[in-house]
Amino acid sequence: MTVKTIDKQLLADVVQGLTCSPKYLESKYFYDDEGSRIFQQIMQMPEYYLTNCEYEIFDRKADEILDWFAPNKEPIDIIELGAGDGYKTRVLLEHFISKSADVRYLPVDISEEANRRLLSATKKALPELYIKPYTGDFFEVLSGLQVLNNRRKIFLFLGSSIGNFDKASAVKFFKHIGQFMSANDLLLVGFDLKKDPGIVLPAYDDPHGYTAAFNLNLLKRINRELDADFNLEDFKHYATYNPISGEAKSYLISLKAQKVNIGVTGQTLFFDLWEPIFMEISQKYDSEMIQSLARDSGFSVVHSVDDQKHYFRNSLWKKI
Ligand code: AVJ
Repeated sequence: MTVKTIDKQLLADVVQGLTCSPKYLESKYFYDDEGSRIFQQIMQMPEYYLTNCEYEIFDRKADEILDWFAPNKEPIDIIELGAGDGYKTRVLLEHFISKSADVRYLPVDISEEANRRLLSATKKALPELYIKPYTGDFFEVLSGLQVLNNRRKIFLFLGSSIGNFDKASAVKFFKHIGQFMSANDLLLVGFDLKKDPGIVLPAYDDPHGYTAAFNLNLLKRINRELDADFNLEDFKHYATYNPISGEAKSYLISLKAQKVNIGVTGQTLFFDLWEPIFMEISQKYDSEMIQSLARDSGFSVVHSVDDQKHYFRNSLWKKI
């Protein structure tokens, strides 16, 4: 007999979200092994423009960015939060190494598997680079990382991951990061910008069905980990983009009135016909929003750089 260990936090959050009105699930739970694989597929589809935009910025502006990070060729530690496969950051690092920068790379990710892949790919591409991956929760890792060295620390939070937070949570997140930074340290953040809604929406409502699969995979995860009985055919993915607020949101819509059992607790959840579960926000930003987010979080914007189409921005912050 196999005894499964129940993730108590997942259980509490799922029950909380699905007994609420309106119902919601937390997008941080998308990334189990299968979810991470589907996200890789999302990043490779042409409709998901974000990855290529940030890649283009790093490819074309690496010189400028190195000059921001180490204007006097000082030693730097690059601490990447949520490094994933590290594909985009590698362009930057390659460039830095070719300029003989004194750089160390400390990627942090929740996924052990992602870190293993990142380590071997980086060692292959850049054998001369010092790399030390850390697995775990950002803030736990950062607490443990507070070693006394005098290298300048550059924190990276890329890919518009911050877009998954509402404003208040984003401010809280950045304030927390700020607690680990000294006055001379820097934070580089990736922001997806407001743009033609006809470009934004297909990134979250793609014809290949990857985004739908990504959302439905969370129901699958709940079935597996909490012994629930969601029938995936009874829910459909629905995405919206509001060009005023810049909010892209995705939902799973119940296609019938139905009951779902959570096996591990014996609870029954009720869904009305057409009842939505709010799954994810992917916020799009303008300059004012970025400024105000930085200010409210205790930072000021020191530099920023866009891709050529102005779809995406990397914004460099220092503590006020
Ligand atoms: C990883 C949060 C940047 O919101 O664009 C992609 C996640 N969700 N497609 C995003 C996601 C659906 C992605 N981030």
